[in-house]
This record gives sequence, structure tokens and C-alpha cells, in this order.
Amino acid sequence: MDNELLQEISLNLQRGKAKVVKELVQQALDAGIAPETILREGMLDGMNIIGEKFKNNEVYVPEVLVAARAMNMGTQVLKPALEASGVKATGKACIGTVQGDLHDIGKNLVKMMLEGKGLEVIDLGTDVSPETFVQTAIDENCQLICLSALLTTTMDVMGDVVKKAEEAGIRDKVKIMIGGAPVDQAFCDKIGADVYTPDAASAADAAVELCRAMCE
Ligand code: B1M
Repeated sequence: MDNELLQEISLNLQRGKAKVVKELVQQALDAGIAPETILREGMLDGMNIIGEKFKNNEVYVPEVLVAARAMNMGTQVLKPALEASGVKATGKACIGTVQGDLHDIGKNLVKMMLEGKGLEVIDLGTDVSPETFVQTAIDENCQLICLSALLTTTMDVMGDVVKKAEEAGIRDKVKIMIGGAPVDQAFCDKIGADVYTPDAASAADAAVELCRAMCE
């Protein structure tokens, strides 16, 4: 029964049926399925299948866009439940997808998880320049700069943010966290960022730890 519902969520997300996805996600929550399971085995499963099809030219940008819309609608329903299951922390982060990159689903998930842990998050959106990240961190006294990139052609902008933070003299005051499909720990080490995490939940856990350590 649970599996059927999760599969329905995945299928309808692939078809871009945003309203149905919303309803099914609510149904799954009402049935007592854990929000993380709905996210992983329903919505992210559907998004991954669409991603594979996109890669193989079996679907094109419009289909991916409607699937992305359904994903965002579904996560809105999940948001309160995901936020309810967290240790509260204090701290401030700015987050965005780096310059040249318009993918925002992963970034939105990370934002949601950080907020769920009690952090204040300034969402800079997509296509964000290194200057904007650094200036925001200065103006808003952020402890964390959170960077997301989905394209191999934009991941290097993350290194530019690290350099800009050094130039602005704030490198010892902020921690720079990175994530997104093309980046990994080796890349994090190479550009001198502080933390790489592979998913939104571990990003939120790491953010809490960093803020705790910085406040001590
Ligand atoms: Co794009 N796209 N796309 N796309 N797209 C990819 C990324 C791609 C892998 C597809 C493919 O070929 N298989 C490919 C990149 C190839 C590469 O660089 N090697 C690609 C391409 C090529 C492109 C275009 C260039 C296509 C074109 O126009 N020819 C174009 C680029 C536009 C641009 O950005 N300038 C493009 C456009 C689009 C759409 C607009 C149609 C749409 C985006 C809609 C939107 O975001 N609002 C889209 C989508 C949806 C995808 C796929 C299918 C799905 C991405 C996604 O949202 N995944 C993607 C294929 C795939 O990934 N399977 C693909 C779900 C999301 C939850 O995962 O963002 O990885 P993700 O986030 C994860 C983790 O990475 C992590 O947490 C999340 C999970 O918990 N995470 C962090 C993310 N950020 C983090 C930050 C952290 C920590 C963890 O700390 C701060």
C-alpha cells in the first residue's frame, strides 16, 4: 500500500501532474509515511527517472520543467512535516545556485532543511554571482554561505566565491558549504571550501554543527 502510493507519486511527478502530486503527498503523510521516505522514494525517485530520460533524449526541457514544478509543489506540502522533525539551532546562512546555473530544486530542499533546523536563511535564488554571495554574507552577518551547482560548467564558480571571500577579508568569519550533483569531497578540498555534503539532510546537520562550533 505504502509502496503503491510512493510509486504513484513518482509516476505523477514524471508526468508533471503537480496538483495530483500535491494530493498524493498529503495522502501519504496522512497514511503515516515518514516525510523523508516520501521525498526519497516518491519525489526524488520520479525526478531521477526524468533525469535519466532527459539525458537519453527521451524527454525534453518542457517535460522536465513540468516535472520540476510538480516537485516544488509536492515539497511545499512536505515542508511543515520535514521542519517538525529537527533539532533547533541558531545561525544565519545565505544560499543560492551559482552564477550561470538555473537549477533550484536541490537548493530549495537544502534551504527547507536548514530552516527546519531553526537557521535563518536568505535565499538569493539562482544565477548568483560570487560578489552577491560575499556582499550578502557581510551585510547580513551570515555564518554560512551555501552554494549549489548542477552543471559541470558552473561548479568552478564555487571556487570564485571562496576567493572573493578571501579578498573581502571574511574567510575566517564564514564557513562555505557546497553541494550539487557534479561536486564531491575532492572538489571541495581542491577549491578550499569548508564542507561538502551529498544531500539536503546532511547539509542541514552539518550546518547546525558549524553554527554551534562558531557560536562557542
Ligand atoms: Co538540467 N541538467 N539543464 N534542467 N537538469 C541536469 C543537471 C543534467 C545532469 C541532465 C542530464 O544531462 N542528465 C545536465 C547537466 C550535465 C552536466 O553538467 N554534466 C543538465 C543540463 C545539461 C541542462 C541544460 C544545459 C539543458 C539545456 O538547456 N540544453 C539546462 C541548463 C540551464 C541552466 O542552468 N543554465 C538545463 C535546464 C534544466 C531545466 C530548467 C529544464 C530543469 C531545472 C528546473 C529547476 O531547477 N527549477 C532541469 C532539471 C530539472 C534537471 C535534472 C533532470 C534534475 C535536477 C534536479 O532538480 N534534481 C538534472 C538531471 C539529474 O540530476 N538527474 C539536470 C533533483 C534535486 C533534488 O537534486 O539538485 O542534485 P539536486 O540536489 C540534491 C543534491 O545534489 C544535494 O541535495 C539535493 C538532494 O537532497 N544538493 C546540495 C544540492 N545543492 C546542495 C547544496 C549543499 C548540499 C547539498 O550545500 C550547500
